[in-house]
Amino acid sequence: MSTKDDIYSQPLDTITGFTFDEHVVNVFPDMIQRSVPGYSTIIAMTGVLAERYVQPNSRCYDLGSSLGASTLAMRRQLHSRPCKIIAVDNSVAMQNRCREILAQDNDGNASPVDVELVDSDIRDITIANASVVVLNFTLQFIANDTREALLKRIFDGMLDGGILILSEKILFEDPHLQALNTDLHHSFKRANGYSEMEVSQKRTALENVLIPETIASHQHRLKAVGFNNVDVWFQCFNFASLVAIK
Ligand code: GEK
Repeated sequence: MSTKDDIYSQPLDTITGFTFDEHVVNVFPDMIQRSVPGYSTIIAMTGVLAERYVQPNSRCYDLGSSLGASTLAMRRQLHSRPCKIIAVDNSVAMQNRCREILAQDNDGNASPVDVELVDSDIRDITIANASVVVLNFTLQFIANDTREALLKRIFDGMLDGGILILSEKILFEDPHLQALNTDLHHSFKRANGYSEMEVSQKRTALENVLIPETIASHQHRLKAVGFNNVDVWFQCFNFASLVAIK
């Protein structure tokens, strides 16, 4: 029952920085589906990866859980495995709606994996006994100079053999590829029904809010905090998903 995203469909006098408020919550599934190439694949594979890497009596963290898409993908794939999912987001509007969605998903599900919703900045929570950690399109909203400390805390809270799934909008060092992939992303959005004005106004709203980095920067940081195996398992234009194994 997602409403169509028309937040930037009318000309705005001033475009304020993008926030995850109630307006965004109401249109979020439609917005992310029409804006992020490969979103459905990344969410579905998050479940598949969680099923492979979950360890008995451990925790799976969904950091920046929004409406719980990754949490639900994991829960469905994990069936009745002995583990717990912790879904963290600091948008109260997102958390309230996520709670309703999870409750609906519970109906008819005989033994769902326990899900705890935590309303917090992901930099302030304790991460412990984690076999799976998901950062699907969240790190890009975290201040750049706090990213390494967050990833180090995630690494420290993970079990050996655990997996981090990191999905992000990415930058290209090569200016030609940067221009090409930006253009292809905008074409993808127009093909999904967004107008030129919507694309442009949204881009302005995300400036200084969503800060992408290159794949090389992500790989370098993941290795610096201690991950053994780091790989890009998915990329479509300027969106990519990495796995990092402890
Ligand atoms: C999905 N993973 O559907 N602490 C906690 N939450 C945060 C913070 C923070 N510091 N900063 C941002 N968020 C989801 C999509 S959306 C991505 C994730 C997007 C939350 C914010 O409230 C929002 O819900 C989420 O991170 C980012 O796969 O909209 O492009």
